[in-house]
Amino acid sequence: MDPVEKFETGLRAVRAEYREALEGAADEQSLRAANARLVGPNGRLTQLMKGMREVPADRRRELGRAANALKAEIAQLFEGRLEAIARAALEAELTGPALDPTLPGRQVPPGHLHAITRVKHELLDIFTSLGFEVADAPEADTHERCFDMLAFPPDHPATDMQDTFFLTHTDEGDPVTTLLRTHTSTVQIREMSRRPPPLAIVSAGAVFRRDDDRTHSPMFHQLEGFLVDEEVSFTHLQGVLRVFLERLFGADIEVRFRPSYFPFVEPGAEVDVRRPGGEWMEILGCGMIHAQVFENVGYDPEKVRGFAFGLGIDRIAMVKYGIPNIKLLFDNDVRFLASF
Ligand code: FA5
Repeated sequence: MDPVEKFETGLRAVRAEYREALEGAADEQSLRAANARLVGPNGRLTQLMKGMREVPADRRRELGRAANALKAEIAQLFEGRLEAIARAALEAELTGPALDPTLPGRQVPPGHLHAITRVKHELLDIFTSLGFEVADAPEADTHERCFDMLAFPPDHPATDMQDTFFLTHTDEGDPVTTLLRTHTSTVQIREMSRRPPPLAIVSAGAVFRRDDDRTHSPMFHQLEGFLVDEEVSFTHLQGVLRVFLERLFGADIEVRFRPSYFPFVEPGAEVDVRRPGGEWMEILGCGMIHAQVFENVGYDPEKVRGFAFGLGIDRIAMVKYGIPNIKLLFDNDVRFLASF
């Protein structure tokens, strides 16, 4: 077809149809789509104008003008329709059915504290009622306070890279190397170093180790307790722990002390508990504070005695709520967490 004729036919067709296309669009989305089919990058008029090159030079000006005039008409109608649609939508909203305030609202389920936090508060309450004071301490601490001052020998396996998340990379045994504390016993060093006996302190928080199985998590929680005075015996330790465990679990909890070794106590023990018919669960380590530790913090080991214990808060939550796998506590599945 002759390019001029082709152009004129195309222009006539667009002119004949654009009004209906734009006026027929009932909402903004279809209006924009109809507009794009006319003057968008692949629109009919746009395509037509691209063919202008083939029109002989003497007709180009005239036809170009006609095409531009049509484009302006389309733009004007489009803007007008856009405004009309917006106005109609607003009108419909204002005159439509009123908001019904009697419909029930959307329920926002109330949350509650995590099982670990609840158990932690419960433990702190019991110990404060027994006269212990609560201390706070950081989760990152030095090699010195986590191991050396607690009388770990330099090559003790617990200080190994295997067990510990180090934060700085100096020599492994360097006392000022910082790490995520592997236990809350750091609080013994912190508190005894800054004040004289007598003292009775508890402190709870997160600790970190390279551990990972059904009863071991790499991040877990401990509560440290220690009491230092002139006359303190292992019997005091046992008495405090028994009172504590019976208040926590009820009088029918079975408690078992097993001799154990920790470098910072002598003698040392571990305690397991069992609900009648249930399985034994190791929940804490304890013992009489070692003379070497007293020396390290500047106490006279001839004059003071003390006991200390470190208990696993997550393990206590497991026994208390019958949780079979420690991971469940940290998976953050609301269906599980909401059941306590
Ligand atoms: C200690 O951490 C000693 N600091 C406890 C202590 C304090 C002893 C004061 C003497 C005097 P142990 O590594 O056994 O000990 O950990 C204590 C308790 O933390 C364990 O009995 C257990 O209940 C809990 N526990 C240990 N490792 C994990 C773990 N990976 N995940 C969850 N709980 C753990």
